[in-house]
Amino acid sequence: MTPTRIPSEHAEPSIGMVHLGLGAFHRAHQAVYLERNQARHDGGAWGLCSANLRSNRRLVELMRERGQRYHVAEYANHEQVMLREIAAIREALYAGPDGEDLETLLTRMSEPGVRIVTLTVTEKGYHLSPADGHLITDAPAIAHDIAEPTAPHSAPGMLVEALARRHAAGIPAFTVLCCDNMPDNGTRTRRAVIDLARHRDERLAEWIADSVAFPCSMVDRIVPAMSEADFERLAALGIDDPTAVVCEAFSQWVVEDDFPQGRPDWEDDGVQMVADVAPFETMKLRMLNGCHSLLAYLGTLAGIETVSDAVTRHAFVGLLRRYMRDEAAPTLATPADTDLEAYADRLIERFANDSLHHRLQQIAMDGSQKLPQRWLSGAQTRLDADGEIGCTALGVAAWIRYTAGNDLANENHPVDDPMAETFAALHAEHHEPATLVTAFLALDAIFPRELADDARFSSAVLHAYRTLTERGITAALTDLDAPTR
Ligand code: CS2
Repeated sequence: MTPTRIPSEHAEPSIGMVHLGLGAFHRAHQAVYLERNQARHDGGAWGLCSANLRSNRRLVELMRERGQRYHVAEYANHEQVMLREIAAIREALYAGPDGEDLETLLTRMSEPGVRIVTLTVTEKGYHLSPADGHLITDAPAIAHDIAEPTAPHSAPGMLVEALARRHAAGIPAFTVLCCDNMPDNGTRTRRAVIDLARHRDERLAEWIADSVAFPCSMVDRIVPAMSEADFERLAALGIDDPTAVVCEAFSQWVVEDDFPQGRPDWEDDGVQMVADVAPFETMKLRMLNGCHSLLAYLGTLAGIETVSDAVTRHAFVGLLRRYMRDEAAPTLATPADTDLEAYADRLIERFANDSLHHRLQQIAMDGSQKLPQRWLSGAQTRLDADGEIGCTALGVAAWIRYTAGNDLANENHPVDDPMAETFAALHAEHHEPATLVTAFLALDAIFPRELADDARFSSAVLHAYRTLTERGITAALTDLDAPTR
């Protein structure tokens, strides 16, 4: 299929925004919106300086070698592709543990021309308790940043140090825009930054509380990790670019309009600027990400590799539809003009995109950080209304089984999660389903007490766990229809 090509031809923008977390998602989402903005303004004031904090130094080197020009291949179904060249990133930095580029990054963040700092550092990059959002002060990176605040390791530590420098120099604060998949992500980021600043200087913490805006945002685009096969596909289209990214054609960005120091005229680039992001964020987390996690754990246990493979199976699509209809949708304050049924149909279509090889293992990682907002807050709302939670309970059961590190046919998989050691210890200690499930639900970093103590929830998870492990996935799915539930 012949690709449509959109070259980048604008002048160099000046740097107006710093981004922490130069991963594939940033390059395929925010940078694409900025590229449109820069094309309209022939450069302008909102060029990006984007940094990797802890990982992937090689990518930064490769980006620099190419003057930060790279390609985004946006795939619709059946290999229809649009190839965009992106030159929105003016500078790429690696502020890794050895301190390389850290000073440049902090200097950049302290410049008066930088008015926004954005983040995609994944849920765990904030070092907040997944269950209640408090700062984990004994997490190694945070403990380090409390002891040595001027050479920070964590994203919150970098924000605090840069804000301290601005405060000392009388430069107005930047606005902090979190672009990670967390509920109330701006509020959570604010809490991390202010809590950390308080360990350093109460007056600085107060200044941040009074003068820094932390708008919330909802980000949406499926961006699988690049594989060798993806690079080969691009090479066949004449794109020899080790920094290229592949993603779906769909993209959405909803941002709370609270930028006291100014912002790009994003609304003309397709960004939805709104007063309240929460309805969009909750809908996306519970519907899209909730479905993703169901597929990730159940699919991996069944030996399935990708999202699009999983949704070729009727039983999985049935599960997703049921979960969305009975367990997610009834908990949502739907954004104006949103038809939830159409939204659900669109999600199934997006999951079925056969041009993407979105690995279930990628989604399965960091479950401890993802479960609360994807499943657990919705389950609590459903239980409060005496509603259905069977699909969610099956998801939790599948996640517990997944954390054992092998599937139902005993094929091993890595368990990539900050709490992986805790999970391994629980599996080593408990061999009876009842004690194992109880021990997992007692992990209060993940499960709020009220939910874990609700017998309707715990017995549904235990029942699903038994069915899954004793009779298999098909039985567990069929069991959802059983009259007792
Ligand atoms: C996925 C998300 O890896 C995951 O956990 O559920 O990255 C998902 O693809 C994006 O949120 C889509 O916007």
